[in-house]
Amino acid sequence: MPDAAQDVKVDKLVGERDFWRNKAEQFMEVSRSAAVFERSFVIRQGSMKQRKQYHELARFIKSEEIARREALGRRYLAEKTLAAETAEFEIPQDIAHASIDLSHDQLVKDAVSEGLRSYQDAIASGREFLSKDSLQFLGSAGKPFGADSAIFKLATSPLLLAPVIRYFGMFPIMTGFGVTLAKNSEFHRKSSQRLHFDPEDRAQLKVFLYITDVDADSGPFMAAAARDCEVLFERPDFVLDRQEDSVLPDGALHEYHGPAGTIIFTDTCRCLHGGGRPGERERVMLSMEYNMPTYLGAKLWEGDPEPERCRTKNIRVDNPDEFMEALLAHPKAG
Ligand SMILES: O=C(O)CCC(=O)C(=O)O
Ligand SMILES: [Fe+2]
Repeated sequence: MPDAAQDVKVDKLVGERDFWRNKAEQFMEVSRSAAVFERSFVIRQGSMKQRKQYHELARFIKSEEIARREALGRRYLAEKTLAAETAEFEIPQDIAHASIDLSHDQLVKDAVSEGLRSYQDAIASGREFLSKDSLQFLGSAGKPFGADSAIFKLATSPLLLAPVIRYFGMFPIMTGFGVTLAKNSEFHRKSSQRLHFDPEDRAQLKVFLYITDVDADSGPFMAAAARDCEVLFERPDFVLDRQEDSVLPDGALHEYHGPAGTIIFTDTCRCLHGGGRPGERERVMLSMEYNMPTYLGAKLWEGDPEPERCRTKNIRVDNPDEFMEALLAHPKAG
């Protein structure tokens, strides 16, 4: 075998590698601290500093819309007949996740039956569903769950909206909902099985409804208190990568176990969360998503060239009242 080693100047190569690595790191530092208004960039790879800047700017630009939604929220709570179970239910701001067993409530029972049917139909049809690593998407807003579905009725009911309005201090936008199936058979390192923050805003609420009974062996949803996660945000270069469980203090991760009909409110932007990890049984869960107008799916200003992300666009409601219009926030035509 010819001896090729003498042609390779390892020291020189290592020197060059280190030189370019340093350059790349300097560049990343500069680009990460630059202000960005490109929503698709911020949502995918914005640093914590950029996210803070973006959402502060969005709060400023949208101050009128926010004031309108604050007033609408107050009126909703005063005018609507609230459901006894959640009329006083608070999601504590410092913890930012909380659950309630609503398995006896008729709206919830109907949504559970509908979700379960979509699961049984999925099995019977043998169809392949859209999937993202650990989750399969069995159905979503308008596909097939329209305005007359039990799931839509639940997602737009005072039962869920009252705690959401109180948490945000304003009337929300419902940005989507869907039924997921977690097979809980494999572990995917880049999936929502590992702990993560969602990227859409500095705060948002996902309301999860267990459609099957969930225990330690059926991939429970897990979340940590917002106050135990804040420390990660203090680094301006923090990016929203998947985290190891060990970043949290011992015992900080709460596993939600409960019967079908259990509702879990979670601020998935402030709380590290995950679920659907390998276990003995599958899990079917409905996720309903609520945002403030500052979220990264909405245009930042009128002429913002990036399209709005409107995952409720297939839902048509006849004669919506002002609350329903605000909830769906469908972009105006033209
Ligand atoms: O499937 C789970 O338990 C986690 C889902 C999740 O991370 C999310 O919906 O944001
Ligand atoms: Fe998530």
